[in-house]
Amino acid sequence: MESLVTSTLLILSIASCMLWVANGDGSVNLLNFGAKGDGQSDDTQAFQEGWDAICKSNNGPNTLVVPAGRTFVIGQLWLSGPCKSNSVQIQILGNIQALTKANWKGPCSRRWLSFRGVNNLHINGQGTIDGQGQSWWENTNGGCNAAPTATVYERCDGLKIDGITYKNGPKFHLHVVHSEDVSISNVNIFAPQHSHNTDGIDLTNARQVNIHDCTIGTGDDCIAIKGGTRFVNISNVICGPGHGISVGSLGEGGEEESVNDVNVWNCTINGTFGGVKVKTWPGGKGHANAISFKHITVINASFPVMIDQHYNHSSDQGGSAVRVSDITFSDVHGTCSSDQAVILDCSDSIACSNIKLDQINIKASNPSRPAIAKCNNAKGTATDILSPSITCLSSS
Ligand SMILES: *[C@@H]1O[C@H](CO)[C@@H](O)[C@H](O)[C@H]1NC(C)=O
Ligand SMILES: *[C@@H]1O[C@H](CO)[C@@H](O)[C@H](O)[C@H]1NC(C)=O
Ligand SMILES: *[C@@H]1O[C@H](CO)[C@@H](O)[C@H](O)[C@H]1NC(C)=O
Ligand SMILES: *[C@@H]1O[C@H](CO)[C@@H](O)[C@H](O)[C@H]1NC(C)=O
Ligand SMILES: CC(=O)N[C@H]1CO[C@H](CO)[C@@H](O)[C@@H]1O
Repeated sequence: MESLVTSTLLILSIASCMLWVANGDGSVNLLNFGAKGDGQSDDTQAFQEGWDAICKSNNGPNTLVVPAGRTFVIGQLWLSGPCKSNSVQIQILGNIQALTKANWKGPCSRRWLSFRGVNNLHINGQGTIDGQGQSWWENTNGGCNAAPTATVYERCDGLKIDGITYKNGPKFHLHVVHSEDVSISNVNIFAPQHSHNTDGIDLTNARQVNIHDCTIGTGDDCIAIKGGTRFVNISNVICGPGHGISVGSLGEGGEEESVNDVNVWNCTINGTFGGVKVKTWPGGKGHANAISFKHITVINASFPVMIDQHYNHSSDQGGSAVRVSDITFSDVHGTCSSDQAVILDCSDSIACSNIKLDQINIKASNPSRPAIAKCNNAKGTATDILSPSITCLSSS
């Protein structure tokens, strides 16, 4: 057995023209693959080899350590499974930094680090993943020049991300696609308020997701829950600046997209454009159903409680709409920077139904413009309301 492991390692070592050995704990160090970690050299190849060592070798190591105190500059990478081991781990203690836009050479792709088809991928440690977004934000061209998403996790069932700091993504920071049983905890995500389209966490077609104890401040949504996503818990998240925590947008370009069974609780939303919201494009199909926001503190958020079924439009388009129902806003309290504390702007063709507002107490930051609520075609109930006065819901 011992000699089998040794010869496997030897073959791999020869294949990659360097010698490395796994530590007793089944880990390998990125430095063993020729990475410099000096913040200058391009360590892309070394990272790919480190990944292959943990993913492709039989009985090989299953943990890649990115050591502390160093900065590894890495270009575009596809890190694909399936892996030989039933779980692989990347322990990030140092910094991983993207190439700047000027040095970006990869083929046309909208992703920087793309994990695909890797089950039980665990990424943890106190390190940082820095997307060098500054070089992309000024330039908002489309096509091949469009800013890439910093990290994508696609078909990664059993994904666990813990402790990492993501910063300055060119576009979204962390996009989970088509994955089940996902946990994201103790993660920090930072990009400046003015950075364009830099969502913190995006979920598309994701199921059974638990996001907790994260601090997120970016130029766009802190968390966006998009089409095909269901069974999501989000708790103890501090969000701001940014655009708040959003379900949607759903139904762009007439698409059929649905989200259901989302619970958001004990979150603080500070200095954001938007707050907790559901947004859908007119003309779309599908549903947003069984969604609750509870125990939410808002601090000077512009529109703290919002259903926007006219996202990006001022009127309905051709009658169809994403059906919005069973949405609860309970114990949402604090201040808003506009006077519009509650906006429930539903489709003109399909009313929102069973909207429950309970224990709402949101005052305008500027007391000379008292907070108000506005509704359009919204059915439901308002109970225990302190501020603003909510009389615009119609009964179901
Ligand atoms: C979400 O929380 C509920 C209630 O605590 C729990 O039953 C459910 O399993 C959780 N789901 C996930 C995906 O964490
Ligand atoms: C609520 O979230 C904050 C962090 O945002 C945390 O410190 C606190 O312990 C949480 N409260 C509960 C009851 O989980
Ligand atoms: C809200 O954000 C502002 C500006 O970043 C900050 O100064 C303040 O401490 C935050 N408030 C809370 C309660 O976190
Ligand atoms: C509240 O937000 C508004 C607009 O976003 C900003 O101009 C104002 O300075 C903020 N007030 C506080 C107290 O942070
Ligand atoms: C009315 C409106 O807000 N239209 C905007 C829709 O989105 C496109 C691009 O995302 C903008 O260019 C439009 O101004």
